[in-house]
This record gives sequence, structure tokens and C-alpha cells, in this order.
Amino acid sequence: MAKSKFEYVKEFERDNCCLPNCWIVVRIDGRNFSKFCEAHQFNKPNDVAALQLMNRAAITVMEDFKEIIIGYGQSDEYSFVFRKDTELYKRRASKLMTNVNSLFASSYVYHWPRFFQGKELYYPPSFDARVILYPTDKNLRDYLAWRQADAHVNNLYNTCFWNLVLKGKLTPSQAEGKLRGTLASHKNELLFQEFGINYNNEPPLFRKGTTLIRKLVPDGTGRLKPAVVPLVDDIIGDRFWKENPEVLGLKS
Ligand code: DGT
Ligand code: MG
Ligand code: MG
Ligand code: MG
Ligand code: MG
Repeated sequence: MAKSKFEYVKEFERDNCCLPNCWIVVRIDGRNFSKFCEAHQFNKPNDVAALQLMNRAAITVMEDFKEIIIGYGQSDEYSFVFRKDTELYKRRASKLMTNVNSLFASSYVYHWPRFFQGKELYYPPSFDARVILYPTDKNLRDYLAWRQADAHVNNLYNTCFWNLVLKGKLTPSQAEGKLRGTLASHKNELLFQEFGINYNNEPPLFRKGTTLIRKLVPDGTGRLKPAVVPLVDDIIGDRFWKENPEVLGLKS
């Protein structure tokens, strides 16, 4: 077929391919979810339905993109890790990132009514996305540990903050002042002394976030079928990785 004289503009396109042998992480994060959560009256500091909807959208992404080996989500963010040897879209970063991001966003909206029966979605949410490459298994594990540690630090702070505001009747700025510069031990003590809350008994979903991995589960006919399974577990220590060696494909 003859090419048009305009064809040369295609040469301006540049592929941004991910380096070989690296784990490819795509992380999405809700855009201005401070406002989105407020507008939709999410429970503070954690809304179970909202977290479950995030998980549902992430499962949809992993059911479609089979080369994602693990997902980890907390708050308004989700990380997806592609196999280090994936050749999907010739490892083009923009293809991987934009496809994951738009499927996540559309799934979030698609599944909304099931998680928020009767609650209207007032405006379309959107998410940012980035691609990060990790050359070693240790780097990848440290990345996931970093996100889970972040969930813990933020949740401890937010649990204190919202108890001080909602039960302690402090203004937001008073609560902020009271918590500024305090250590985790102080926050634990504050929750216990002032509100009788043992932080370690708070729901693990809030403290640890959700990890999605693939497991073989019975399909009802006695056969085992691969499925994306949500786990609420510690992924910082070694135990999780020893119990699930297939995730990183480690030789035992
Ligand atoms: P960004 O990401 O820079 O566009 O801005 P934000 O506002 O999304 O900020 P980010 O991602 O650092 O923080 C997440 C916000 O979402 C934070 O304001 C807390 C809120 N959020 C997340 N999960 C929940 C929830 O379950 N309940 C409530 N009430 N708020 C939540
Ligand atoms: Mg942000
Ligand atoms: Mg956000
Ligand atoms: Mg966030
Ligand atoms: Mg096309």
C-alpha cells in the first residue's frame, strides 16, 4: 500500500522500553482523593467499602493482565508488579502504565454500585500512574515493604487524628498540634490512655493493606483453578515470602 506523504510523522514517536531483567512496578494513586473521599462521605479514617472497591478494581486488572504476579494496595493507591521477564507490549512503559491505569479507573467506576448501594457517584474519579523498575529481588521486596510501612505510619497517625477530632472534640489544627513530632510509641499510648484503643487490635486491613497474589483454588468441580486472592498479611518480614515462594519464582 502506498504511504501518504504524512507518514513520516510516525518517526517522531519514541518507545520508552523498560530495561530487561527488571521487575516492572506500576503504581496508581487516586487524584485528589482528599476531596473525593470527603465528597462521598467515606468513613474516617478508613472506609471498608472504599477499600474493598479498590481491591475489586485491582483484581479486575490482575485477571486481565496475567503477567502481574503481585498487587499491593492501601489508602487510594495500588502497586502492580509485572514478571521481570514479561514481554507484554515489548515492555513499553507507556503501554503498560496507561493500560493498567485506565482499566483500574474504569473498573473502579464499573464496580462502584456494588460496593456503595444507593450512594451516588458524584463525579468521575481519576488516578495518576508511574512506572518504576527494580533490578533485584531485594529492591522489589524493599519497595513493597516501603508501601506497607507507609500504610502503617499513616494509619497510626490518622487513627489518632480522627479519634482526637471525632471523640476528643479537638479541632483539626489542635489535633495536628498534639501529634506533631510524636513517636509511634507515644501515639500508641495516646490511643490507649485517651480512647481505650489497643492499636494492634485495629482491623489488619487498615494496618497492613491488601496483597493480591495468584493461588490455585477449587472451582466447584473438584478441579483447581488459578485465581487472584486477597490477603491481609505482613509482607515486610521473610515469612510471607517463604510461604509463597512462587510469587517471585524463587528456588526453594
Ligand atoms: P494526590 O494523590 O496528590 O492527587 O492527592 P490526594 O488527596 O489523593 O492525597 P494522597 O494520595 O496523598 O492521600 C490520600 C487521601 O485519600 C488522603 O486525604 C486520605 C484519603 N483517603 C484514602 N482512603 C480513605 C478512606 O478510607 N477514608 C477516608 N475518609 N479518606 C481516605
Ligand atoms: Mg500525593
Ligand atoms: Mg492520591
Ligand atoms: Mg495516596
Ligand atoms: Mg489501537
